[in-house]
Amino acid sequence: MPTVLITGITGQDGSYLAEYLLSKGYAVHGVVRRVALEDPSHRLWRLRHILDRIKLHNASLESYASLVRVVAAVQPDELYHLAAQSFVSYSFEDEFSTLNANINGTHYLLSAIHEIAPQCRFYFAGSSEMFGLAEYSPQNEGTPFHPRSPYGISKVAGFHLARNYREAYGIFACGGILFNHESERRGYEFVTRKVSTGVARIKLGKETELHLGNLDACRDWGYSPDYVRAMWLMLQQDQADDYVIATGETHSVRELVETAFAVAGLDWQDHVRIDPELFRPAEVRELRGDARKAQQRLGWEPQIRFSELVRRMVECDLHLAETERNGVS
Ligand code: NDP
Ligand code: GDR
Repeated sequence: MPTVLITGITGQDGSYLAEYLLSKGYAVHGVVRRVALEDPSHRLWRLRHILDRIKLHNASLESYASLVRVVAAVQPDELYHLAAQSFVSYSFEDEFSTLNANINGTHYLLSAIHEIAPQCRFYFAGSSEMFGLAEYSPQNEGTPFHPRSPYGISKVAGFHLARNYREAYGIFACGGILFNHESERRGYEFVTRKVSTGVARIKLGKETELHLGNLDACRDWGYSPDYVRAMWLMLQQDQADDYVIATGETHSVRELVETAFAVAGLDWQDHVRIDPELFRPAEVRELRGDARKAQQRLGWEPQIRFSELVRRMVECDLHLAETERNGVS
């Protein structure tokens, strides 16, 4: 039975990846913050249904010693490093902790593997935010990076660290350059989930307005379970390499809003208000990925595309809001 260690296991992707690897027969271990173990009902909500089948270890991304201890105890065959301060907007408010956690955490894990588990295969969670103000569209593995946020900068640094451990020390380290991917488990601060929960609350009469920032930004949105499958495929190849994972379609936030309100039979223009406070100091206007390398070498294709993704998220949040209302009444 192969053994896997996942950092960021409590997050959207971590929870789907843990499920996926359990279904493949892996012994699944996860790194969590101490507070998660103290407050499991709140912090481990995405893992509730599999908690009895995984083993959680407490460590901090800021502490090399704590990460070494976990890597030494687990001796993983594969390590998926997903933990990060992942909210782009927040990275402008707290540049220092974003850069510290995202860059040092990656460096510490790579160094720990190099020292005590050099055969372990390593996945780094890179991002389309590394392209930022991209020179051309669609973006592929050769597109130059021009990050537009502290978050994007931290991911460029992590990506280069992973590549350098591959080239300098022969570590099997892969960099996934993943475009936006969402799901019914998406964090509530990201625009897709903010919109799907907003639609549900408006439909049920709990609210009348939804405040948003830039509706003109365009993103390539896919479905998280499809994307964790790509992570696993990367680590099963003969050679470590870097891959873009994307649907190849781009849609504006305005289209997202229009589609989501329509699922609930509402007109978005009656409810959406623009709030200048929600605009970012530097914005990435448009992203669209070219995943042909992943298609050809990994045999990877996305199964769920934009309209289906939005429909699933809105229907999930309508169901949750109705359950909440019925529970209260
Ligand atoms: P989430 O925000 O849902 O999950 C982030 C995870 O990182 C959580 O488990 C969180 O733990 C953990 N974490 C955050 N900060 C720290 C810290 N300082 N110390 C320890 N753990 C920490 O992200 P996703 O699942 O959406 O994304 C997974 C990874 O992929 C991230 O690295 C993200 O940057 C990257 N990515 C995501 C994309 C997307 O569209 N979803 C696209 C491209 C890249 P806790 O629960 O304790 O907060
Ligand atoms: P992003 O996702 O920054 O692309 O990062 P997010 O959903 O936060 O923003 C997408 C776009 O929507 C615009 N927007 C708003 N965004 C939020 N959050 N809230 C709003 O009210 C709002 N109004 C408009 C944003 O300006 C932006 O253009 C996600 C994260 O998962 C990263 O970790 C990951 O690396 C990238 O995707 C790829």
